[in-house]
Amino acid sequence: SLTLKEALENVIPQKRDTVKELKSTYGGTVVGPITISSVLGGMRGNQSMFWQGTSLDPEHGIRFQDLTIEQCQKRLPNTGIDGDNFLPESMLWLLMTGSVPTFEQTGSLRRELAIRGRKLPHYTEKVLLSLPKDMHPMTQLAIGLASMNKGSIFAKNYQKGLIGKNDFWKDTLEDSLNLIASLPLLTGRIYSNITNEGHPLGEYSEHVDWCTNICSLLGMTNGRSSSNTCNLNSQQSLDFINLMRLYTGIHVDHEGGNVSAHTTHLVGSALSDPYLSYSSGIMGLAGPLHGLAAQEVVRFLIEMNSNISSTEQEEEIKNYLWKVLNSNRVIPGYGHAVLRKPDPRFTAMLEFAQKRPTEFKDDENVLLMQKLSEIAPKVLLEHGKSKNPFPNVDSASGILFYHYGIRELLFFTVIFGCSRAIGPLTQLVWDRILGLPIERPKSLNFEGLKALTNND
Ligand code: CMX
Repeated sequence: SLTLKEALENVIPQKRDTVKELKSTYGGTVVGPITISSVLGGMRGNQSMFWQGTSLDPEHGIRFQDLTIEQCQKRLPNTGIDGDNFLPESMLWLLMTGSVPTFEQTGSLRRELAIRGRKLPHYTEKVLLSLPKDMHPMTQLAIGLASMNKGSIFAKNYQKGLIGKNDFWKDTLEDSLNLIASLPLLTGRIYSNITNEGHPLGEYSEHVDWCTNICSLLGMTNGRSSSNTCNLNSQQSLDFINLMRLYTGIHVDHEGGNVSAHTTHLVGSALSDPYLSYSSGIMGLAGPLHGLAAQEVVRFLIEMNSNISSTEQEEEIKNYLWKVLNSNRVIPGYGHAVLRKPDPRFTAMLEFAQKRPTEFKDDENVLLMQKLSEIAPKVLLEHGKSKNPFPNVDSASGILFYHYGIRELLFFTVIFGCSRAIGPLTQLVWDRILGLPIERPKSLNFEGLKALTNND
């Protein structure tokens, strides 16, 4: 059975031909107008990026190489490991090659990543251990990733002039796989920094999947010896691993224009190696309007619960929401820059909770999350500003992690960062395969914009 690299090699010639033809025959085709509103409005609606792995439909949401979340859940293998969700390893294969991997291919990629990720470079360990324990976990992640640039195969060979442009992708792939593989240990190290004075909370194993390692290193699986126990029984530990597989499987990518993906792509376009590129993406993911929203939602739900008499009190919930909106704050976890329907990733997370009614029946925060998804859209519609009044994925994800005992809110985005590596780094490999150039859009000043209005 083919390795990921071999499978990728098989599809490269045809894709390179397609790009050649698009450029030579259709290079002058107009993609769409760019309005002043778009220039001054976060480039909304401006179709100006190439991105292969995922696409976002305003009505139907995310598609992974044209497969919906539901189809991915049916078709992507989980290699027979306990659980009801596909492995993110199989999603990595799908995004990279465009094909659903076989059972064996998923298994071999799982093993390959587990072996690549068994050790962090000693200098990265040293840097992370030296950081203040109360430093923002995303800053720790960005620093850890940036420090790994010291071992970048791409950067080293590029500097030595050892590789031709056509082969840049090979070292980019090596670095990207090493980076993705290192995320369980990096994440575990950061979590132990912020919760356990830097002492490990669990063990890494070369024999389990990427998510089981993440969960183990967070101290969330059985048999751990840490002082920071969270008392999950074996069923809850297994559920938590499945939550991690679901979460990291569907957060991998959300087309190219979102801040973390776009940043990774932009920085990578300067031929910065994958470590530097993704470290920059992580900085963007840390923003409250992007990856940090899950944390805001948890705060919001806890605060709302302390202000209402019960999650059944619809009027009280409505009044609370109006108070928030009238004080010019946003309702976290609602709205989206592109989507115009409920986020199917939210639906998948909600289903995770609905499948386990006994587990969540007494969790007021999870109950409020569910109730809010019925009430908030009505209030936002009446408010009339948000183009999308529906829940986005952040509505549900943080509060589920919180339920199982991850209480350090700033840390949620690190888990998001594990997942998001998969999409943008896949695209970075493809950027190198297709020889995409450095990004350099033209900017306009007031005079430039005014000059355009004179032509109207
Ligand atoms: N609550 C209140 N007002 C909202 C709102 C919300 N949840 N979502 C949008 N609005 C407001 C906007 O602030 C904007 O108001 P102004 O015109 O006064 O600036 C107006 O509605 C129009 O905004 P929009 O075009 O519908 O949304 P944007 O593309 O500008 O922003 C987003 C999208 C996600 C930043 C916004 O909906 C928001 O702030 N939501 C809350 C934060 C959140 O949940 N972020 C997670 C995003 C998920 C992801 O990154 O994948």
